[in-house]
Amino acid sequence: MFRAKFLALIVILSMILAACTPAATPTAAPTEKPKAEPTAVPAELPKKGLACAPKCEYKDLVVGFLQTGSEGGWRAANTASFKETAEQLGLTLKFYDSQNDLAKEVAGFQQFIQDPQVNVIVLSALETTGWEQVLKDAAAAGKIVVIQDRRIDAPDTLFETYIGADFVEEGRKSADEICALLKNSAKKNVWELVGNVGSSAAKDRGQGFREKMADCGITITNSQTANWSITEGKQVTEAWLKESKDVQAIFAQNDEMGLGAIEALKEAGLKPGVDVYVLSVDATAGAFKAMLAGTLNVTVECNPLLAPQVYEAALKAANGETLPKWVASQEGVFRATDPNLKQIADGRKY
Ligand code: GYE
Repeated sequence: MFRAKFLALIVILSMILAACTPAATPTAAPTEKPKAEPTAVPAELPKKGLACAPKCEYKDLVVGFLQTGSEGGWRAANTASFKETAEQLGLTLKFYDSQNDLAKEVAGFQQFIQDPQVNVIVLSALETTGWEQVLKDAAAAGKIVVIQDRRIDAPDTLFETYIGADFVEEGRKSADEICALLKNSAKKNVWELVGNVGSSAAKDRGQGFREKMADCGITITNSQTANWSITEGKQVTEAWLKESKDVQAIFAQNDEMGLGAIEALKEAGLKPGVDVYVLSVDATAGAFKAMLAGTLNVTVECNPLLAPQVYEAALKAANGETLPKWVASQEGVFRATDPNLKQIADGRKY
């Protein structure tokens, strides 16, 4: 009798214990593949840098550079900076032209992640969004990532640093300069030619201009993208002029769109730079030529010669150094009224 009761107790106790013990995680049967886990976001990028750290040299770097395209003078100077500086420093550059197509640029990024030779990826982003997954994949693959030219909206733990202009400040400078041009003008209607609307350069220049335009009573009466191009800058301005000629200044977010607007003003019988002031951004050779001809009043500089800073940052990161998350390029403002304008123009690289 006692034995039966004892056995029953053992059975009951073992049932109670089984109910409290968590089920062991089923290990995948050898024939089943474990489900692929999404790439984890590293809390911080690996600080160790590349395998050659802390003695990496430029010759150890194989840089995959994702360029936006070849839309104008600024871009040509930026590309030349990367190609010429790579040769001077002795690093290997793999150049990818995204042809101003975001899908192509993302595909190029993935290509560099898969490329076993590439240990550094440099991105000049066509748009601010859509980069998190490729950045996570690049980090997981141990690639150094440096953002140049245009900032992106992504956690800054996913890239080493951003080297590029303060576009908001360029917008503020543009408004201040147009305020100065219009100081004796009773009316202050301004037309804005916008770059690629998804790009940080377009978003931020527009933001900065709007922060300061109220200082002198500017009103933006027309604003439209002309996608950084001379042709579209002319077409958009022509369409506006057909509607009205009540404009006192044009804010073109880059030189090419400003040059297009100048053509449209001339064909409408107006004197650009005199009847209608024109300001653009970049300070490329075309802008200096137009200022010397008196058709452009101001160009706000945006430095395209970023490769030396970018490669230096990449080498530091390769050697495991922690970098500031943004290195802003230093820039000025050039005016048609500058007495030394010809000498300045002759001394510039682009
Ligand atoms: O202003 C424009 C080019 O990202 C700063 O892109 C660059 C801009 C520049 O298309 O000319």
